[in-house]
Amino acid sequence: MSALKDRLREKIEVHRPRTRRLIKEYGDVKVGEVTIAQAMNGMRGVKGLTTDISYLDPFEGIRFRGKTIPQTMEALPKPEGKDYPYVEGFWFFLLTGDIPTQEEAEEVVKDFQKRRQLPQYVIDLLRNMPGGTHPMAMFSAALLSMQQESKFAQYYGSGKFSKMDCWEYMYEDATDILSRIPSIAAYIYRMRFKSDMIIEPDYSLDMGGNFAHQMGIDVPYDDVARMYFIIHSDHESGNVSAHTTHLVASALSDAYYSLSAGLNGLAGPLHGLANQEVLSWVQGVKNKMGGKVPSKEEMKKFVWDTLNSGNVIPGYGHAVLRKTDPRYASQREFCLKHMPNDELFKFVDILYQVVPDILKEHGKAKNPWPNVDAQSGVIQWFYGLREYDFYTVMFGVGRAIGVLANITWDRALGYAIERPKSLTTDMLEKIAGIK
Ligand code: HAX
Repeated sequence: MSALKDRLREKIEVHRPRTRRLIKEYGDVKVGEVTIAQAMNGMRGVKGLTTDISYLDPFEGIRFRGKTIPQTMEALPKPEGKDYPYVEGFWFFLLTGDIPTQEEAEEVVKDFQKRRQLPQYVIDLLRNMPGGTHPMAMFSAALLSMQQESKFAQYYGSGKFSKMDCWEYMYEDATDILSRIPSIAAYIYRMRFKSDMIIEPDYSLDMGGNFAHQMGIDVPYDDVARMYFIIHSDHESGNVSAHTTHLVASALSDAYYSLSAGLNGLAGPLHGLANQEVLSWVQGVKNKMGGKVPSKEEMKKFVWDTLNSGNVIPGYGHAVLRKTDPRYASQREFCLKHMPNDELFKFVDILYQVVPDILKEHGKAKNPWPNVDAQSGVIQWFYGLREYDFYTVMFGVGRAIGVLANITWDRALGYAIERPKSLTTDMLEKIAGIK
């Protein structure tokens, strides 16, 4: 038994009576009301989910287990000589709410190393997919192909399934998946974009270090990977990828089915794919400018042309946030330190100076400020990763950390199968008093 699993068990035992009490004794207390617009328009703002892993304040941004991004980065143990924490220690933190010691974080690193090896059939499957397959489809399919490994599904089929213990099997599946998906991502990248010159895993490295190694990119890309995976991990549980993963797991589907479904949602251009869209949009501007960095006035024209042609400005706006995304801010800080003179960073910086005012004048977007996706591709580009079709896969590796922590807790607390109620348009017209 690992120290992490022991700690998690203690936390779960302390938490369970709180959940039981709220449901049993206070289950009828109202937490809000639902309007017609909410019922018809994406349930925006409906308070219908519970998670303790992260909380998204519209003006402050994300807090992981109560800590802001800078506080999280500061508090967690780091590999020697590195600026960013072990992703494995962050996993410990998201699961338990406790900052691990250096030794505890390194024990998780060792556990991940032991589980890292991929079944050969995953590599064969990836190799046999048609050349035009999007890297996100490859990623989701590779994960789904490993469903047969699920310890949760085996436990369910064993005839001994207990709702009290099933979190342990979800935890095991989650840990297996997290240990393996950075390698899957790197295999996809090298197969698709580096003439299939794959690089075998290094079983002595931590998650960020091994990802950089298998991608074939030198330091400080290992720190870029650690930062990237951590900031993309969780954003409350109502966003498309987190909610989908939670929803599918609520049917007692295992982590392979659930995360694969969540990744399919992340692949949408209004969600995770926006980081690819940002780069593609900026490249379009760059081509039209013949490579020259546009002036503010020229950039304003590109932004208005995009809006006037009925398209959104990728990387701007958010369903919940109402200020600059702190995940954007933390990546901007990285850029200012490591690549202040990078040409693409200059493009993105000019965008930051012009887009919010234009979106305010345009008058539609409730949040004119940039989100995480406006900045992340620039860093990848700087370190030589120019194939922006691949960016959402890395987002998916990060997102897996948050959603897998969530579904482990979902099973520990016995959250029910999801089943909101639908109404017909007729019924809503009657409720509105127009019929
Ligand atoms: N550019 C132009 N118009 C925008 C806009 C943007 N960046 N953001 C919102 N709007 C428009 C909406 O399309 C909507 O228009 P209609 O009334 O004509 O439908 C209107 O403003 C109101 O939208 P909203 O309430 O402010 O935003 P939503 O909650 O409906 O949508 C989105 C939130 C993130 C999907 C939206 O802001 C958007 O499309 N942004 C661009 C794509 C993007 O960056 N997505 C990534 C978001 C972060 C994330 O999930 N990452 O994974």
